[in-house]
Amino acid sequence: MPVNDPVSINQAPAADFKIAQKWELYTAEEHAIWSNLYARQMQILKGRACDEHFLGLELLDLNDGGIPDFRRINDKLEKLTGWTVITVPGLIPDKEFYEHLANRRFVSGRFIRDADKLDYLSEPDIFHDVFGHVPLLTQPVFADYMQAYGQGGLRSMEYDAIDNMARLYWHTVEFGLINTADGMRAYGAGIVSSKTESIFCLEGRSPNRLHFDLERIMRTNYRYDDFQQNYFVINSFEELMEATYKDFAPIYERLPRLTEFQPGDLTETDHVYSRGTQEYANAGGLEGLAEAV
Ligand code: HBI
Ligand code: FE
Repeated sequence: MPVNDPVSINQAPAADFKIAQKWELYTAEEHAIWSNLYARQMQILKGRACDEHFLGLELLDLNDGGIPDFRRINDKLEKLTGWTVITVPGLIPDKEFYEHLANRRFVSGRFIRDADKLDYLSEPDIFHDVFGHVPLLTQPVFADYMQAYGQGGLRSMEYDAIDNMARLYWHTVEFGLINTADGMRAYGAGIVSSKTESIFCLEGRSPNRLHFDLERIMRTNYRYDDFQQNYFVINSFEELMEATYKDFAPIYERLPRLTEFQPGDLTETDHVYSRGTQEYANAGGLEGLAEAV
């Protein structure tokens, strides 16, 4: 069968949506897209991503160019924190997603974005998942948080609180910021894998930057197709872990009676680091920019 024959790549996933990575089937073009994205992000993230992100890239030897072979990543990652990375066809249902996290399996898309669409993704590709999410899984406390998140997610399904858990994931794992001795830094995968949002989230005048508050976050809707209007900041991954390492049932029971907050909202109990102008969102965000050009 020819190497790049699509049939040999597209496989029927197992019940847990797992497919083989088939690393040897990636083309030179696909490896070049990874290396291009990697080199570009490493320039932009200097002074913007937290140290743990760079440390994770080093520990997993992800700087050796080209799309990484999960067999090599997993040899190292499993020894460090018990996590492994598996390949799935794309977004998978919440239940299976939570079950994988609860068992220290991080799910990654197999595909990589097209060379002519480096800056906008409709769903997570292997660069977002592996360059964005996987390095922090080498950090024991964050690795524990991600497993506790998966367990909390499974529990949330008994209380119809999946949306609240998706918000927690979004405002921490995807778009979280962290205070460090050198200043505020990004740790969220959606930020560190993005050329533009890694600058916007820290230096943009438009967004608010607020301190992390678990219940407030669970009540806060988010933008999934544009920059965030609120970024939430933690002081440490221990803070995130402590907030999550408890039984969420009482919170799940009280949330339906509480008002939801919209992107960009501020509340009287928010600890505000910087209040944004929301000029980017008010100008229509990405659509607004497209029209302005
Ligand atoms: N599936 N492959 C994949 N990747 C995700 O990030 C993902 C998912 N399914 C559900 C999901 N994320 C979100 O609902 C999380 O907030 C739970
Ligand atoms: Fe993600």
